Amino acid sequence: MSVVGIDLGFQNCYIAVARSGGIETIANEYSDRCTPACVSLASKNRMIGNAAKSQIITNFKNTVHGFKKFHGRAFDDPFVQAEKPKLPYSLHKLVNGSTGIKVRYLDEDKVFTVEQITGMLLTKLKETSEIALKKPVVDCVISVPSFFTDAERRSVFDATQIAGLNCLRLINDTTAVALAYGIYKQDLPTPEERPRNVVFVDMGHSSFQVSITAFNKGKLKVLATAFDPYLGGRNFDEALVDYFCEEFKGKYKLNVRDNPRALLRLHQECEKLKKLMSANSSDLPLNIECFMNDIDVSSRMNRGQFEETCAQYLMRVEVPLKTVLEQSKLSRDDIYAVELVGGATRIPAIKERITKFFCKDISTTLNADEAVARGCALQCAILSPAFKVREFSITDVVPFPITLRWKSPTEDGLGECEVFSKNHAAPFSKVITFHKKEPFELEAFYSSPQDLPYPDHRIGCFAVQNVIPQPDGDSSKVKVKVRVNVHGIFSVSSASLIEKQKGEGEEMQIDSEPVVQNGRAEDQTKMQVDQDGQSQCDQQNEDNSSSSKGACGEKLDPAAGCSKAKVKVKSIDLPIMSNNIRQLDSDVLNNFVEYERQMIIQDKLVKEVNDAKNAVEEYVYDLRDKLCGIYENYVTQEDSNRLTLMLEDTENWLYEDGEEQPKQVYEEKLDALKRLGQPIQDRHREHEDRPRAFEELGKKM
Ligand code: ATP
Ligand code: K
Ligand code: MG
Repeated sequence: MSVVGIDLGFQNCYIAVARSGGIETIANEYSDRCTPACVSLASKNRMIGNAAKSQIITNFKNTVHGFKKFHGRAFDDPFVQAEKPKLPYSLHKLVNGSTGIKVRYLDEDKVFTVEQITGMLLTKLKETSEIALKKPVVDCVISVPSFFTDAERRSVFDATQIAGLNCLRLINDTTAVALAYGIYKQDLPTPEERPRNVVFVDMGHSSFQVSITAFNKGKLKVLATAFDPYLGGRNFDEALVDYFCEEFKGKYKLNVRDNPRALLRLHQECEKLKKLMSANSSDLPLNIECFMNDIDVSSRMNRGQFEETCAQYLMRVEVPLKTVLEQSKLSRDDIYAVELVGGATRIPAIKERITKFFCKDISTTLNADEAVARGCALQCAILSPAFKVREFSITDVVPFPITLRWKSPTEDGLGECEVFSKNHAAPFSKVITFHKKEPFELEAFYSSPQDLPYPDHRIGCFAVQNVIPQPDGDSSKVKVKVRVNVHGIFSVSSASLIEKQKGEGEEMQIDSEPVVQNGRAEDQTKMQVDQDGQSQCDQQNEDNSSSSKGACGEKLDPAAGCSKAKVKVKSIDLPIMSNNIRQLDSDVLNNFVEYERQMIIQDKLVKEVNDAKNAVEEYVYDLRDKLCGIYENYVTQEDSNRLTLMLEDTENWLYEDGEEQPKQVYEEKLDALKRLGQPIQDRHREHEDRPRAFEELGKKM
């Protein structure tokens, strides 16, 4: 069983794995620990990661990057519409209204869903981990931003399935970082002592996330999260691009925005310049040769100008810091440390603002690029029965309050109840009791649309079916279980009708089975929601931490009076029909899984052909060098001439008729060359070996 953690960044992905020595981040075939979140489609195959990144300018229409935020979003979503004109590739509205990505692939126009594109990226990350671990990788833990809503999480989860991964948990970025921070700390306060509160700040390419987490020995509890989902490194790049576009318009009369290639190059150069300015406060040059219309452009900028240019973004840094502190109900003095991760926190002006806000020096004890991936791998190790790791319990939070609304076809009036408040512990299950005579519908939605970085506050509809009155005509007691699962995904997971048996008095009942996920019991809390015609909502909450393992056996209904006579009850499971959940239908998902498999096979075939072709090319160059070098005395002049001619023919062929041939043709070509080359090589080796053999013999005598 594999233990793999993936930081699925907007720009950069990292993989950490568990090996005998512990958790380590691994490098891809370019010896790079960072794999760009980039997919490039071509006429024969796909390129993913570093290979795709090198296509950003040359094949800009078919090279997809910056797609993470399209997960779960409709094409008409204001964010998607705002991104669209800035993208070098095309977006396309899919039949179901979601965002499709239009590219040319295998010489055809093709529209991929964002789940498929992320699926491709995950395929690459899966392969990279398989090469490192030398075994198949299926189980993994993947990070998502803490502000991702239900639809976004479901969409990323679908992508993991397309790639053939079994995602044990979608974990929030800042929670993964907290785990990486806490699990090896030897000096955490005991559970009885006051916890150690640490602020984690992650600013990546696309977003800004903050959490405050309380640590005790063996556990962490997220107290609050806050975010600016639209503030990240890319905003600073864009500000620089705007600045230089304006400057070049006046200075060189260039309309950079009209030229996608030039714009992409300017973007890359601005990002480089931004990074350089983090380390250097002096004036720095920006030079691009043959930028547009054969014109070389050049300019300069220093850190002061950068901060001025980006003032509107720098202003926004403090907002989530303030929010998170308020929500945690802590004061600055209660904060033990402020830890920074994410590439954009390297900008000095951002660091300064964070330091100033918390009146504290910031710590960078974590690896800013790798902490998320390491945390993911640690979580995967904890969840994996095959791996021994220190016990560590994690309690996360619900980022936005969730409310249920119910209605029946005949009863009038709606009932409504907040089932999960903001910062409620997660994962978590609750049981709600209704009194109903007929089937009813539960509508789940986020109840503070003003705080939601997402235009649609609906989560989904869940119809509780087969509800009937009691034989005496009374309402039946219906127990509905709602949960936010380990991925942060909401569902009405089960419902049952409690049938009264003969007898008097209050009933008492044993609760239904605890939820078991990945071999572990999930805690469960009960909530009583009684609807007596007046839609009144009464809830009872047992606040449990999400991680005390195997703890929840059977529980008593807190509403039941224990002193009353006991009556046996029978519970009947009720089917639930879910509707309007933004997740791929299973047949669509299966098609995508199958299509991804075909694309993997296609890529493999193309790679094999390329490898066979490269082998011919390499042999030609190698043999030609040696014929006039070390092989010179082992071949007759006549044979040498003949072979040289043949090598030359082959080289020309490779650039002409041999440019695109089946693998077998290259293999036959190589064999034909080897039939002539091999005897020469053998004679050379024999001669080389002979003196050595004599020497050996000499030693023995
Ligand atoms: P997200 O977390 O939003 O999904 P990500 O995880 O891909 O994005 P990171 O890899 O954490 O993002 O950070 C990438 C960003 O950090 C880029 O904008 C990059 O330019 C920026 N960055 C990296 N190093 C520096 C530096 N030295 N100075 C300024 N910015 C930097
Ligand atoms: K990252
Ligand atoms: Mg990130």
